[in-house]
Amino acid sequence: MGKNLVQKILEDHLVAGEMRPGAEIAIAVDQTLTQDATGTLAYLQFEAMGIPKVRTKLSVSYVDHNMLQTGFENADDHRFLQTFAAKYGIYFSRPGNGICHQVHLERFGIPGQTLLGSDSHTPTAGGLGMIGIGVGGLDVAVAMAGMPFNLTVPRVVLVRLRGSLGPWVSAKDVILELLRRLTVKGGVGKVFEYGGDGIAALTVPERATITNMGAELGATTSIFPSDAQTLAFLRAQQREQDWRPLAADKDATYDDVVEIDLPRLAPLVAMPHSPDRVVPVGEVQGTRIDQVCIGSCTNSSYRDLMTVAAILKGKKVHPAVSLAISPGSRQVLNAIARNGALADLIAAGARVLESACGPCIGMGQSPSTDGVSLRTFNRNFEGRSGTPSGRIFLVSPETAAFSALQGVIADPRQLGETLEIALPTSYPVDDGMVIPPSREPDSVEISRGPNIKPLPIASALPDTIKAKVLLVTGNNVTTDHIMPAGANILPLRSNIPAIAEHVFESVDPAFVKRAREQGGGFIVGGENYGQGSSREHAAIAPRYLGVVAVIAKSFARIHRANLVNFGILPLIFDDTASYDAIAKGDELAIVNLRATLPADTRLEVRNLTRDTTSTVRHDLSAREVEMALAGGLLNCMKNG
Ligand code: MIC
Ligand code: SF4
Repeated sequence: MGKNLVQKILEDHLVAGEMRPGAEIAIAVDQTLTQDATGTLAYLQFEAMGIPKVRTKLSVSYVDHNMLQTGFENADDHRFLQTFAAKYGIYFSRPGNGICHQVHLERFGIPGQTLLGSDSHTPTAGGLGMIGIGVGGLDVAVAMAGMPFNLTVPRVVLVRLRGSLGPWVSAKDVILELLRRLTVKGGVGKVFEYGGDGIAALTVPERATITNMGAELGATTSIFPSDAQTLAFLRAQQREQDWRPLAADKDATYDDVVEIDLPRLAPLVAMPHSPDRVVPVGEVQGTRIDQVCIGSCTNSSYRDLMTVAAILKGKKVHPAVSLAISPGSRQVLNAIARNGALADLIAAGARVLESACGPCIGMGQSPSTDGVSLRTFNRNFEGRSGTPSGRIFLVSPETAAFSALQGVIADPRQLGETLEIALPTSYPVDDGMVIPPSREPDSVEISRGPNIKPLPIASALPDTIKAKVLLVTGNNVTTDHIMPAGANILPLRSNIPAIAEHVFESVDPAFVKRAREQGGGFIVGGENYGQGSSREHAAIAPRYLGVVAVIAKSFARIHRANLVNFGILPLIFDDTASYDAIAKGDELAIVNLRATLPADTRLEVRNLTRDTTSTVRHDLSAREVEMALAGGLLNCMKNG
């Protein structure tokens, strides 16, 4: 029987387990990436393993998130990361070199290899035919130590693209269409493999826009075949030698198929506050806007910025609109500087920012009170922009640029004639901002600022948990709700005691005080609990406050893994009635945990306040049970 591309690459990397959907397998990891906001913890964890040098084929440490240096903290972290990389065999991409996913695509990604990254948008590399998976920092640390990565065999969905996109409709609209159809939890447990006659015309940067935002579907990853487009991209990056052709067999089978007719797609927009609240731009056109932001790892390639420059050329941004543009990489910025497009952006009135995540993670450019901001990014969760009342709409670069001129949300198809952006046959390659590991690692001193605090180690789970429910949440709670980011909180990423003060801040400002007073407790959640980012701080900080279990209707993949890695039990409600029967403040008890958890997938939860009992289940593998009981993976490793 023929194989699909995902099966082929996973089988190529299989270390243990059986390739059966739902089973746990272990795969070899070729490459890792970290970014600064998750990297400091990942490296502290790697350091604790006592291994002198990374054991991957390639590991890269990027600095792109914590770029506003409003105090010593971020700059200190950058120094730590740079010295750490030099000592342990890791390439260091300096601040200013660009957003990790964009730079990795340009300079490091290799078709057919596996990449583990401590950032949820690591699947961007799928645009090059790689299996890129977003995980918590600890999983990256383990991979850098040369150990395989454990994952549940995903179901593989073929996304068949037919025909070609119409004028002013672009890759962003393809992934918005999938989000419209499948929602933010439609991809959990799945990998999306793209095929059909419509893929041939899509360039690698366009493919990367689609695989990048597959993260918002909750998918494990997304991937395109490696073909002539891939070769053209790698050749233009002077990396032709890294290319190899990769495709599914002709008679490959899939667990599901989704078909998209590209010519029928219209420009789409995701409305506040979720990437799946997608409607055609036409439905909201005329909405007044205050800000337009172009950039992020989704839409900041050469292709995207050239499109924007062509739309803005010779015109002025609407007087009511602030237009901010952050190029995805120094290479992109350099290319548009050399060909004059940057001058067109500046002349049009754009506020050109450095090559970094910037406004996407609330590092500056927060909109005004009740401000409407149109962004080419991938997430529009409430408050993520830094302005609690901000209303963020997600669109393509075409829609963003045209709307910036109009002052209202506008359909770019009104621009008429189509636009052809020719991609360069040679990009301005310059790896001068990537520092290779030191040749004399023993002489490298690791620099640690006062904000870098040792990682608190959790204790083993008790046999009986008796504690109160600290919070009951609804569906689709994001890690931005659990552990907010933004310019004020991100500098505390290396300091768990300090960052823990902000847990659930926007949801319930009294949460931390309550958790402290009660010595911890349970969290009760709805569907898709913990969707969004890979930040393991959303598990470590609640654990530090004494949270021992989260009982939810379902979990997002990365957050579930992070909970187990740091000793919080993810338990699942069997029915909605059990969820409804628990309120904040109820006292719950689970007894005999140590005996029950390994033996049974069902557990009884006594509600002592209401004198009721409900059954919950877990889907932990034997390995995960051991980890959870020990109080996390680090304890488990120490116990041997
Ligand atoms: C995000 O887009 O939310 C982030 C910031 O890139 C996160 C990582 C983090 O929280 O540091 C992600 O996507 O994993
Ligand atoms: Fe950075 Fe935004 Fe991409 Fe996250 S989603 S890596 S914050 S650009």
